[in-house]
Amino acid sequence: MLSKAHSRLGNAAGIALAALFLTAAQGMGQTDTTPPASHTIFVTGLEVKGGTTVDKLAPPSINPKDLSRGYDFKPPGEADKANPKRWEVSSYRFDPGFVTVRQGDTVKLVVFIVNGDKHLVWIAAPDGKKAVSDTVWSRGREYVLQFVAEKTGVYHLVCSEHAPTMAVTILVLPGRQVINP
Ligand SMILES: [Cu+2]
Repeated sequence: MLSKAHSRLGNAAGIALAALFLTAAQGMGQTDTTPPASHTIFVTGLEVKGGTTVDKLAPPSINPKDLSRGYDFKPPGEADKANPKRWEVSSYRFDPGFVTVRQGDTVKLVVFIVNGDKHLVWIAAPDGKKAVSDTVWSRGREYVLQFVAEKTGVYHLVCSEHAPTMAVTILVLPGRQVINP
């Protein structure tokens, strides 16, 4: 009980401190000249799979393939010829799928592809323009993409082959004064 109460008090104090810091940071917006940071983010391109049998769970009524190009569905009779009751699903994804940086930061994505022989990827800036042009990634290779997060908002690393779910969302927050914008 004591430790719980202490932890709760600690959390409250932490939240109050964070609020105070945010207020102070906002007030100091014009004087925050903290230099932009560089982030190296390691990402894995992978495929997760699941399966069961019709006696345990009925197959989905909506074909997962209709929900995303990154999803796959093998119905009973197709998943396993030796076991016609079995059905399987899978999903391509990037891990991590969400990253937060601040405006002006340099983002270096180091991506290793574990599954899939072809991924057609690009990075969309918040205004919809391509921050990084189309490039093809294949299994077993490591790729490096780098860009400066010049705009606040959301950058998207997208794989056209497995859209919209194989993606990394890069949220760019304001908070630093941009020197020589
Ligand atoms: Cu892909």
